[in-house]
Amino acid sequence: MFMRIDHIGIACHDLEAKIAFFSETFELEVVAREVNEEQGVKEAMLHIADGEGGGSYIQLLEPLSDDSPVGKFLARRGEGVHHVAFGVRDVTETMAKIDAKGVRLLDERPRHGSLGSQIAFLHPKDVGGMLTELVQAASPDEMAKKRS
Ligand code: MC0
Repeated sequence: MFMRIDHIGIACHDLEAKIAFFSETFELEVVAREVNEEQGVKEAMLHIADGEGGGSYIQLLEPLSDDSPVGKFLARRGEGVHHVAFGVRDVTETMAKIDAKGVRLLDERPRHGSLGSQIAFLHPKDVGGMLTELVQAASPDEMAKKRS
């Protein structure tokens, strides 16, 4: 079902400061920056490697407001790992398979994610306390256009 870890999402208060830290300390390249109004975040993708069906990244997330998912997480837990995202071949098909196993989906249909992907979240309480994201990466051509 899972092809690779697509990204680790890290919640932070100051996106620019965290980009500087991660890119300088670990020599990671920022390949995309985006504001995702629907998810309430300003984010950056730092490339680690390429794998089956897409890449692997660190995703840095700054909330657009205190009452967004990442804003609430920061208030409750402070900065740190917010979610783990797995690459899947077909997000709609994977959602149906997981739903049939009784794990709660937080999205009824795929939503727009980083680098042109289609994404859906699973409830952390049903996945051992880990907010889990399914990612169907964009086609290689589409992703190349999104990477700066
Ligand atoms: C909350 N909980 C978490 C959690 N957030 N556990 C692990 N990891 C997290 N990130 C826990 C709470 O501590 C609480 O546990 C329980 O889940 C229920 O929380 P809640 O009171 O309902 O809290 P809410 O209202 O903050 O909702 C949590 C929920 C929400 C996960 C349902 O954040 C959500 O729908 N997230 C999915 C969308 C999202 O996160 N978007 C931002 C990333 P206790 O034990 O205290 O009851 S967007 C993104 O990443 C995109 C751009 C992309 O990847 O492309």
